[in-house]
Amino acid sequence: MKSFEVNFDGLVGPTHNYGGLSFGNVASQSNSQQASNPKEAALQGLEKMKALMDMGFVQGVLAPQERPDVAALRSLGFSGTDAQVIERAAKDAMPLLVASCSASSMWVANAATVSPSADTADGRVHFTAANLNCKFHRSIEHPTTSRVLGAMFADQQHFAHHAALPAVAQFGDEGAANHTRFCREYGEAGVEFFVYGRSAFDSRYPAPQKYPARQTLEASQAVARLHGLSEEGVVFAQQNPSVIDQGVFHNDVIAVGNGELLFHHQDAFLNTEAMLDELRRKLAARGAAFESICVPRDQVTVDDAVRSYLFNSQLLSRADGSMLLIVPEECRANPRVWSYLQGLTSAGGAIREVKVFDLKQSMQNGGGPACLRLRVALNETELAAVNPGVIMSAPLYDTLTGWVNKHYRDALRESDLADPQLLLECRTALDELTQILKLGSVYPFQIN
Ligand code: SUG
Repeated sequence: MKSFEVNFDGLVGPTHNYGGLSFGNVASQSNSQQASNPKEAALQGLEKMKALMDMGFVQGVLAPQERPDVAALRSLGFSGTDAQVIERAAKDAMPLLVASCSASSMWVANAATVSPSADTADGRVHFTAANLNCKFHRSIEHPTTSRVLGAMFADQQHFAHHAALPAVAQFGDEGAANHTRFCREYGEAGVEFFVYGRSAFDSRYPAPQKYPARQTLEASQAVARLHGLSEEGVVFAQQNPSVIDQGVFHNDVIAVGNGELLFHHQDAFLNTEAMLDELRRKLAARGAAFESICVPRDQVTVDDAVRSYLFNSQLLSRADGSMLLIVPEECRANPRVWSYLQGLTSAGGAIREVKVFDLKQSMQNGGGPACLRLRVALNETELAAVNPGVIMSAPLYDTLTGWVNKHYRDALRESDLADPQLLLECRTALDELTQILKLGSVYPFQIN
């Protein structure tokens, strides 16, 4: 049976703004308070989806969330009509209003961890929504994420959904941004690679000093258990705490993998050699020949990686077996990174081509090509069971660009977030979107 890796990209929501909300994420911190352009952000994302579809990849779309999140503000004690809740939050606690307006659900690599059916004990595709509890603005995503994923992957014969882990930092879980799956073919059993930043229950593990480690070992282990993964099918590795302190807030800022290949920075992990050996051994037992490409620090520094998002790229398998790397424009702007990439593609190894995309609106909040997509490996039968409304096609692309042009603003500043009209605009847009994507009722304003 044929199998595919389907990339579901997050559609940028109408409140995309630069709130400076993510301590430890250099871009989010340094672009705080700049005016954003939600329309451009959404169109840039759609352009990437269309380009991948045109190249022959199966591409899906994941809906944004209802923002401002009035229910979250109510839970913090703001009351009255929806407009009054927003007005009161703007007056008394602007940072909370900004957090409740974040369009951060666009970075769907953080929506969930997904294990393909070939890896799981019950032969279903498993999803665990990420609790994202390191940041308030992200911790409010998972209930809607679960409903949206449930509407996309509804068939219980093929898909199993788990609620987010307990909402405490000890089980901090950031989803697929810290999870990579290696395999020979997408439909064959593979090895799932979980990268954590610290242990919450064992003080012998080192931890970063300056910035938070968002993912714990115990959260990764819980996800592996929930998904029914076997000991031979998992590898857990610790991220180098010193790179977290340099702005690598997720593993997908310093490493990316696909098929039998791991592309990573020299400083990405602790105990790198032992970890690579374990991956090699476990993949060999699955008939796969693991390979790694290590980018040396004397060619590309950790700072270069953080600023260019070289590793926040999409590594895609082409029909001829070679791989394509989708990188953001910022990689071309960095001479060391660009020269490294030129050398890489001309060396005749697995990665043959680099394609550059302008994702500046998302990049300025620390979200590159890989942050914007959730990978779901599916066989033909499972793909046929996915809600067809969310699979990208030329007509859907046209409909969605028309929808963005109709509903989105082209400038958003902090002061605009207090405008009660923004809430109405978002709800009108999202109500129409659920009809376009055939999701049914998934938003709080539709179900309460
Ligand atoms: O969680 N930025 C996101 C970026 C997530 C990137 N995802 C991956 N690496 N997979 C975050 O830090 C910034 C929002 C703001 O400041 O307005 C933000 O949430």
